[in-house]
Parts: sequence; C-alpha cells; structure tokens
Amino acid sequence: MVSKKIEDAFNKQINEELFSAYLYLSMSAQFEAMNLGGFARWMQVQAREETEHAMKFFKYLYDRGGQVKLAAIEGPQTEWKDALEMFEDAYKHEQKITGLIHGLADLAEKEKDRASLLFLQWFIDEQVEEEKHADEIVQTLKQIGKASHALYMLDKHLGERKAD
Ligand code: OFO
Repeated sequence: MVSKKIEDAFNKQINEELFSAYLYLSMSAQFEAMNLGGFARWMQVQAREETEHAMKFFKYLYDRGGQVKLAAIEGPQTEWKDALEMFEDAYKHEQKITGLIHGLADLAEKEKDRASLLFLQWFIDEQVEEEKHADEIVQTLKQIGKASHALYMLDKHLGERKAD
C-alpha cells in the first residue's frame, strides 16, 4: 500500500503528465495552422506518449492500493513565434518534468518505498530521452535558421515519427 504522501504526489504527477499532453497538443495545433504537418504529427505522438505516462501512474496507484483523484488541467499556451520557440519551450518543459520526477524519487526514498522507487526508475530513464530529443531538435532548428528548404526537409523527417 502506498503512503498518503506518495498517493498525493503521484496524483499531482498525473496532472503534470496530462498537462504535458495538453501543451504538446496545443503546439501541434499551431504547427497545423502553420501548415507544417510533420511537426504537427511529431507533437501529436508526443502528446499521446504523455497520456501514456499519466496512465502508468494511474495504474500503479491502483496496483498499490492507492486512489486516483483527477484535478483540473491548466490551459496551455496557445501561440508561439515560430518552431524554434516551441521546441525551446518543449525542452524547458521536459527539464521541469525531470525535476519533478527526481523530487518523487527523493520522496519515495524518504518514505522507504522501494517499489515506488523502482517504478520511478523507468521515468528517470525516459526523461533522459525526452530532454535529448527536444534539445536535438532545438539545435537543428538553430542551425537551419530561416532556410525554408531545410525546414521543409525537417518537417518531412519529423512526420515519419512512429507511434510507440
Ligand atoms: Fe512525461 O515526459 Fe514529457 O513531459
């Protein structure tokens, strides 16, 4: 059985993961409006992954005799200057999420909850990937600057992202 502290903290994280999905869906909407379908698809796959992250916490809480309590999801930003600004924000957002996951691991350690610590290890690894992918795209966008052909090529490449 999870402690009340873990239950509350994991419920908060469900909200953070669902907010992440909402944020990436909002970015996807802006990419659609910019006619960059590949970028839009990449963001939609990302949004779906975030929902899956939320569901991992959801399932885990019930596996451990806890209870899920859903709260209102904050409205995400809806406008960005360009693709670079969006990916810079995505990168910053993932860094914030990494901090939250590490905070949960600290709490699990404090509570001597080994099962939760093990469960969180998957997220610790996942955040390394999440940050890496967002940062790689930031760096590529910085290199191509405003070259529209390169942006077109990157759009095609991102559009090939497979749903996991
Ligand atoms: Fe759930 O990893 Fe991104 O936010």
